[in-house]
Formats: sequence, C-alpha cells, structure tokens
Amino acid sequence: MKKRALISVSDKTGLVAFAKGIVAAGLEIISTGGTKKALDEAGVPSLAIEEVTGFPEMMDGRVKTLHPKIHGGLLGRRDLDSHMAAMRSHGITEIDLVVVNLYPFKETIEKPDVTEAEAIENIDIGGPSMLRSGAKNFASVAVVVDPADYELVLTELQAGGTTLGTRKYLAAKVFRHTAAYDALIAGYLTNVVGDSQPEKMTLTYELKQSLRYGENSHQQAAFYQDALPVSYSIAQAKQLHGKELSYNNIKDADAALRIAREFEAPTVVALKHMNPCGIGTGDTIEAAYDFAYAADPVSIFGGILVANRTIDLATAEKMHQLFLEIIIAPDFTEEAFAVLSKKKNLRLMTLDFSQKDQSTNNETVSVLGGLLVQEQDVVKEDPANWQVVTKRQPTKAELAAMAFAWKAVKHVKSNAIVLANEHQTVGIGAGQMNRVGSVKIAIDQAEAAEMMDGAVLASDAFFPMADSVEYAAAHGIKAIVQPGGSIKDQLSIEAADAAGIAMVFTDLRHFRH
Ligand code: 93A
Repeated sequence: MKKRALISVSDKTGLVAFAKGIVAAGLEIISTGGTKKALDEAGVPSLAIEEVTGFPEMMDGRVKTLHPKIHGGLLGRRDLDSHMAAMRSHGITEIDLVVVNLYPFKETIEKPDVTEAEAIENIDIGGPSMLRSGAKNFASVAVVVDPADYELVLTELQAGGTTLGTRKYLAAKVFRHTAAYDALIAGYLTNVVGDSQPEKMTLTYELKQSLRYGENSHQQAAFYQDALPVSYSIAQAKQLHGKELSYNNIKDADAALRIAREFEAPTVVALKHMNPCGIGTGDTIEAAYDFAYAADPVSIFGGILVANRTIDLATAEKMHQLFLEIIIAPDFTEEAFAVLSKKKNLRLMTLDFSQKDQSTNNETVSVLGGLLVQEQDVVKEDPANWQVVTKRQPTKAELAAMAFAWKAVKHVKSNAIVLANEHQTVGIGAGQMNRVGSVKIAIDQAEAAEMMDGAVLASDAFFPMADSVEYAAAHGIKAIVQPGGSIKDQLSIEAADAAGIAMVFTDLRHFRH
C-alpha cells in the first residue's frame, strides 16, 4: 500500500512543485478543499479529505480534518500491535507525511481595519492539531510547517524516506511554531479584553536575525522582535547603509531612541555604553547637533547618534568629521546621505518618528532563571506641578533647564546626575554606587569644559543626605530638580537655602538600573 501524505496549506507557495515531488516519490496525497483545488488545477492527483473521513467539510471549514481517521492515522504507533489492530478494526490508514501551514492569524490582526470576527475565524484549530499529532509521532511521521523545508524533505523522500533526525528536527520546529501561534492568539485576546498588566503578558517574539556575536566575540547571540511590530523601535528602523548592527549597537540604539522620544523640538542624542554622553536641543537639527557635540566632544567618539529631524548637508558634514557607529534619523537629504555614506562601515538608518508615542508596550529584562516585565517609564509629567521647596524660586531659564535635565536624567543609569542648561547636557554622572559620586563626576566634567555657568542639576532619585547639595553649592550650582521623599529632605533644603539655591521636588523617581 502506498504511503500517504496529508497536505492542507493556507500559504500555497511552492505547493505544486512539492506535491509533484511527493507523488513522484510514490506517495498518495490527501488534501483539504482549497489545497485540493490548487492541486487539481495543476493536475496533481489527490484524495479529498472527505474520501478519507467519510464526512464532508462543514461549518465553513471549521471542521474538516478533526476526525479519528486523520488523527488515528497520525498518532497510531507503528511499533505497537495494539495500535495497529485498532487502526485496522476502525478502517484507519497511516499518514506518514503532514504538510500544513496555518490560517494567517498574525497577518489578519495586523490589518488596520480587522474586525474581531475576522480575527477569530483566522484562529486555526484543525491545522495545529494535525501538526501536533504528527510531531508527537515523529518516530514515524514527518511534519512540515515551513515551506523552506520542502526541499530537504523531498530530497530524503527521493532517497527512500525521511530520516529520524530530520523528523525530530521538524517536530521541534512544529512545536515552536504552534507555541508561538497560540501565544499570539493569547496576546490578542488579552488585549481585546483590555488586560495589559505585566502579569497577564504573553511572550510573543520571533527571530529577527542571528547576530555575528553577543556582547563579546565569544558569545553567540540572536535578535528577537515582538511578533507584532512596534513601530518606533530599533527592530523597525530601516538600514540604508553600513555594517550589520551588532548586539551592543542594538542595545545602545534602543537606549538612544528612548531618549529622543522625550523631545519634540529638534534634538540630537549622542550615546555611549547605554548612557547619553550629549543631548542637544536647538531651533534646527544642526544647532541641536552642535549642542550635543559640545556637551562632550570626547565621549561622542565611537558613539551612536539619534536625530529627530532629517539630516541636512551642513549637519552631515559636521558628523562626517567624527568616527560614529550609527546615525538614526527620520530621513537624510540626498546630499547628506552622499557625504555620510562615504564611510563604508557607518550604519545609516531611518525610522518613522511620528509613531514615537505608540511604542508603549511592556518591557522585559532577563535575570538568571527568569524574566522581569514592567510598564515602560513613560509617565507624562508637567513641570507646572513641581513643588518649589526652597526660599528662592527658580528663574524661567532655570525652569527650562530643569525640564530639559529631568528628561535626560531618566535615561542615565542610576545613581544618575545630569547637569544641563536649556539647550544641552553639560555634565553626566552615571551608575555610581553612591549619589554624591555621580554628582562629583558630573560637576568635574562641566567644570573641565567650562560649562558650569547657569547649569542646573537633576537627580533621578532623592538625596539621602545633604552632601550632594553641599557639593553642588560649593561648585556654583544655582538650581536643583529632584523627586524628594527622603526622611532627611529637610537637611538638603536647608543646605540649598543656605547657598541661595532654588530646588524643586517632582514627586516622581526615575531609577534606571
Ligand atoms: O478551521 S480549522 O480549524 N478546522 C479544521 O478541521 C482544519 N483542517 C485544516 N482549520 C483547518 N485546517 C486549515 O485549513 C489548515 O491548517 C490550513 O491552513 C487550511 C487549508 O485549507 P484549504 O486547503 O481549504 O485552503
């Protein structure tokens, strides 16, 4: 008796050639409605599913392959007499090869005008069931879910039959596929009922690309992206030029994009090792770049730039003077692109910045043995609600500088201190284990660059004691923005008052670890 293949595919790419190969290898094909139609048209012989089940496809196709004659033929163990006897007594024939790809659920829910009913109809039940039945029985059954595997399977069939190794490989792929498919459905329905809390999150990622290496060259790595693309994200940035992105590039670019998202006016973010080294805002993108560059002309070397306006020729010529890893912008003028693309390795990327407020999905970070999930720190804040806690009120210029510094300090590794004027950061203290350490680093940097004049200080969390304010006062800082909330706040307020510093409390902390 001929071996049997069951083919039921939504994506009919490569179907006819593969089916012809299967027939040539001596197998008999069973197929479902649409698949059979395509095979008939191409003159490839096949049995209709109802010829095997004795039941018509019904309920608009919801029930077509869900039948013991199908699942018995897939699941029955060929090495057990009892299973083989059950097959014989119920008229079940073995199915040795299953070729299924599923209703396009993802493509359906990605359509902007999709209705709930349409989404639900595209939840495939029979397809995953056959895939899982066949994959469980990989000892005897080969299961093909990915058209990319057609060639491999055909080659083996022509050589006499699939190998156990291949069948296992295919089975693992099937379970990865059905798990991801179900996760997407779970995520969709979770959203439909309005549950966006981190504890209701389903992980729906798909491989975007394998990377040359990870954080270091001896570590293998890959980049997974959200199965439903997040429009303003490094995963969606389009690379126009340069070397492939590295693991560290992706992390840094993500960090820089998060900062750029804070600003409406023309802004350039320069970033190194997950921390900004310069952020500049101006009337034009060139002015913004000048401010970002002047913020720290040393650290920007080898950095990542994100600009929230089209890069023009004048700005490009300045950027071209530097060694940079990546430039991301909404666009590059033709002349700007011509200049910047002279550097073979420099990665030039575009991204749709108009979507920047849409990327508010939960974020994850891995720990050994687990994953932490949280909402992003995208809370909207209004400086009008800040509370002045000192005798002196901040001036308008100081308030503008504080608002700028506050947006920046959110994105610096804690303990984070940012010194800034209203156009640029002038000193950044990141990642120190005590707050006053970060204060000293930030002030050192601004003093060395002779940029202390009019600089304000932002702290991502409260001061546990007065030492930071005292140090800032001794170095001429005149305004401070911080969350407040320490039991020793009063000591910091007194130190500020003693130095004529204006200090505001935001009542919101922005740790970034
Ligand atoms: O509606 S289903 O969940 N019920 C089934 O019994 C069933 N059997 C196969 N979906 C089912 N399929 C799916 O139909 C397959 O996974 C495949 O995607 C599609 C192929 O249908 P057609 O051959 O009619 O184009």
